[in-house]
Amino acid sequence: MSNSVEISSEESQKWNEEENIEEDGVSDENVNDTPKDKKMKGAMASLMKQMVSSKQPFYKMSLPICFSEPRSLLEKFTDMGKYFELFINASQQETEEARFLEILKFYLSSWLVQQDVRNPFNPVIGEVFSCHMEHKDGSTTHYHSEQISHHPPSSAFCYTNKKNNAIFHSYLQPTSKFWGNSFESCMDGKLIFELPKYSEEYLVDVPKIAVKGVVLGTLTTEVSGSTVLTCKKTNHTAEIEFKGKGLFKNKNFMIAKVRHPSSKKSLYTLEADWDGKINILNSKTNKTTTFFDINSFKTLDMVVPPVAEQPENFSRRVWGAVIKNINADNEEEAQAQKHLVEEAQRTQAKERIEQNNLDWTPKHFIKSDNTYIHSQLSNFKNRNFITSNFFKLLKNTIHNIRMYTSSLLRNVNKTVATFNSIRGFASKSGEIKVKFPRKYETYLCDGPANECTTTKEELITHFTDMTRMRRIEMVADSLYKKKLIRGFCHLYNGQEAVCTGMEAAITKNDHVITAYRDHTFMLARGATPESVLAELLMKSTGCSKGKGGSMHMFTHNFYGGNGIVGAQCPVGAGIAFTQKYNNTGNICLTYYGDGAANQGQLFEAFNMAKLWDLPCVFICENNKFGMGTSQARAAAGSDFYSRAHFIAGMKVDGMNVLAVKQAGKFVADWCRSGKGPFVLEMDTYRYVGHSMSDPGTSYRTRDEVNEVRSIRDPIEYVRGLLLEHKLATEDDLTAIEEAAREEMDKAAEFAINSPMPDMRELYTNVYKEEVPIRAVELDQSFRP
Ligand SMILES: Cc1ncc(C[n+]2csc(CCOP(=O)(O)OP(=O)(O)O)c2C)c(N)n1
Ligand SMILES: [Mg+2]
Repeated sequence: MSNSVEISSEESQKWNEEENIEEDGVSDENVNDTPKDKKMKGAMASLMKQMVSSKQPFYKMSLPICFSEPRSLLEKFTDMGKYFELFINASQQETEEARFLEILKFYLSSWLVQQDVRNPFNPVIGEVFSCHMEHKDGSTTHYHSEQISHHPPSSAFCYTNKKNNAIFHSYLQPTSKFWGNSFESCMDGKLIFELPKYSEEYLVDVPKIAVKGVVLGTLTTEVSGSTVLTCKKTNHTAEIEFKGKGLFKNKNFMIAKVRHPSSKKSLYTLEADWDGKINILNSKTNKTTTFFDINSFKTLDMVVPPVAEQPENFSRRVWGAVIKNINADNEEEAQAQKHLVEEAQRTQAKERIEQNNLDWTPKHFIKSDNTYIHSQLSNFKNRNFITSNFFKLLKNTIHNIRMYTSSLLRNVNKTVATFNSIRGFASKSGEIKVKFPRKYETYLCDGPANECTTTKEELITHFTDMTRMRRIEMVADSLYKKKLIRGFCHLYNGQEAVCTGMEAAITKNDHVITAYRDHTFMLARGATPESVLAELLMKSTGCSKGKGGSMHMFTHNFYGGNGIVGAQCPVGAGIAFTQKYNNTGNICLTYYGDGAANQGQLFEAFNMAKLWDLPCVFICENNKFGMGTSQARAAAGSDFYSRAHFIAGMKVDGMNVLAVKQAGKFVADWCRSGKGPFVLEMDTYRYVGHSMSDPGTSYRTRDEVNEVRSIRDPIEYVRGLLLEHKLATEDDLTAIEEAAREEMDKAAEFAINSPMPDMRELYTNVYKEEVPIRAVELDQSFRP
């Protein structure tokens, strides 16, 4: 469990009244208490008293040092690997069911042992811990872990055994709650067991651990909560329930049911209480046998690198003085040393903010969707085909193109081959052919092919452009939360492929107009991030001299930046009219949202654009929501691409930059050849809330957002192609991400340090020619 504990002072007041702590702070005596237990309870009771009298919330109080287990949480995670030998057994089983049962055994084994009642230290950001184990078969398992963030605390760890092709990893966010007489520790995140050789991935949660009797009664731990172990490939599941000590049981116990869709009844029932033995009932034979006996199993030693080889940020070095003093029973000194470590972390965090170093980048783990995976996993044999992304992508593809049967999921070789054919293959010339997972849907036209040829250069350019866009929005988000950006601010996260792919299909002489979600369009059109961020910060160096803000950005052949929903559509038609009138050969891309698609003025613009065959591409970015209203609740029909009746249209996978670009080329040619306007519907998704005041989770579930992120993320799609075809390495792509981060951080610094506009700017850019300000006497008016 972690040290961050939540409780309000009201809760504790109530608890204090109910439990009636004695004046000296020491409560009820329990005959079973060891002197150490008594000390812990006494310290806890004093803390509670102090908290009530000072009216401080509990989380602001530091837990007494006697509650600290002398090791960091990163080291404590090694408890989950103590029985790794079982995982190796799993990798050597021939049948799917046998592998599943062994993995279940490995998982359960970690919780069958009595847990320490004390808290490990909350690792400091950047802290690492590693070790290894030698196995009977001569193989080695390596364990690596790293603290990814401090607020909220989150840690990543990874066990790998190359010889047996076995991986166990996780990215966890621990939280603790205090319930008066007990602490409860929860870990958000999944434990992931991978057997790449079989393309199998197993997911499960961490049970809750409660330390009871922290003030009254006996100090014990309880494991509780229910979870399901799932193998996505074979569809085996185990519904597991951990039950703490009830009224009539004085032991933790666990019950699990193993199921498979091929059978209505459960295949096995497992039961254990905390004497370390698990029994298994086979439903077919109705026989119960011992599944696992912890007492007859020898765990392996974890070999920690010698002190001389431990880097400065290694857990045992970071916490060295604290550990030493706890072990020597020098509590006061231990507490003081712990305070020093925590204070150093706070100071560093402050410095990072001051230096505008907005995010922390882990050294050994890479962000992948919503999780962090160890950088070495990308080189792991056969692993390319096993990530959850792959299965989700595959499932999605099956659903959408209805080409594959469900048996595909059970046949690894076939699956790999299919995956290759979906994602493309490299030709000798270095070009790769990519088949699009989602087909174009067309209206009054044939549309382009559902595949394209691309190159390393093109993919790297798309990757770079989209990464820069994602990063500038992250920086905007952070600046907003620091109250440096005020007013409206709409972010584009998730939709990057639309703006990037379309820009790649046109020239800088063409024209673009959009709504208020416009920051990334500025980058696409060639504006500097400085001019965008400075505008967001209302600075004179901004693209609109700080007078427009988020919704009013302009650059060469880019007309904003429009806050009135749909208003840019007739203006876009007007810009296209100018092109036709002046015979420039250029076109205008007019973007709007699925919400704006129901606006009357759009249909007026459609009518005139077709009447005069204007070179206007109307692009509906269907991100599924208009503020908090889903497209399905706002639109009578969802066919935005065929809405213009007399104008040809096409629906495009807006998360696939290659499909967008190909569609963009097709429609640009269409418009330039004089065929008139075209309507594109981009099937895309907004990851963040509508604007900064919307958390974006009340009208859709987090799962929905996570699902899209993990299956269809536009940047991950390009990353996948580059890595799969060996056109780039993880390091190359990390370097691009680093460069984007640096560029945007520098731009933020520039914006922060820029001056505000001069007051006289209030009177400029209002009229084309300088005229007196209305309602003010000429001689009294302020003139620049
Ligand atoms: C004419 C008008 N009506 C209402 C609003 C308030 N409003 C701002 S954004 C928005 C939703 C538009 O959704 P959509 O067109 O799908 O664009 P998205 O935000 O999804 O990019 C609404 C209703 C407005 N700005 N203008
Ligand atoms: Mg929308």
